[in-house]
Amino acid sequence: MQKLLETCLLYGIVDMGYTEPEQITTRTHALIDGGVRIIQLRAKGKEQALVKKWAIEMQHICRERNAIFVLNDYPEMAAEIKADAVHVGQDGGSLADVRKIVGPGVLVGRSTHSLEQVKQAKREGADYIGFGPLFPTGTKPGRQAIGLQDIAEAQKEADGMPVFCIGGINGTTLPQVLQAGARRVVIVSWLLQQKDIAAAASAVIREIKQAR
Ligand code: TZP
Repeated sequence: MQKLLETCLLYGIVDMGYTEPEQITTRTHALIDGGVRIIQLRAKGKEQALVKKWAIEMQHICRERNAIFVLNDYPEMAAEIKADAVHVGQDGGSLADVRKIVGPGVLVGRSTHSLEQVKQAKREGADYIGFGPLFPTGTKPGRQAIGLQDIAEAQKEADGMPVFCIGGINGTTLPQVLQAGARRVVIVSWLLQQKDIAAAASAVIREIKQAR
């Protein structure tokens, strides 16, 4: 999984704030069709029994199609359903504690919002980080945007640990993000709102490759 993670340039999220339950399967397939190889289920405020059902659905698809399935927020559930990875926020406890819960072989990702948090995630041995929100975003309302100026430094501090820039990235802002040095991105709402998710994902991946 670590090897596959290193190849991932675009990270997709099936966010249940933008997705109806009956769209989970088609959207997961569409992201994979478009070349996305790491996909998270983000289901803030949803009933845990439903989250588990959706996670199992996505994990099956990802397993069949050689993509990394990431569960947001629930390490115990991630262990139970044998998710490939779990993603935790700054309030998700120490990564050592998360690893104790999920066991070896499960990737652990952490959200970071500053260079200090990047350094801390590196010290704690995160497998990858999200870095943002670069721009204000309705997907994380009320969260202060951090801008583009620290992207290059964050990647330097990460020293090989994959850094996925996140927050307000879309077809219009992507060029600036890449210009600022980003090597990998997460796109949530913009991608999910495209008519042809697979085509949009594949165009984004092409653009990132051209900038690298
Ligand atoms: N963490 C930082 S910003 C963000 C998360 C989960 C949301 C990004 O969503 P969008 O819709 O791509 O701005």
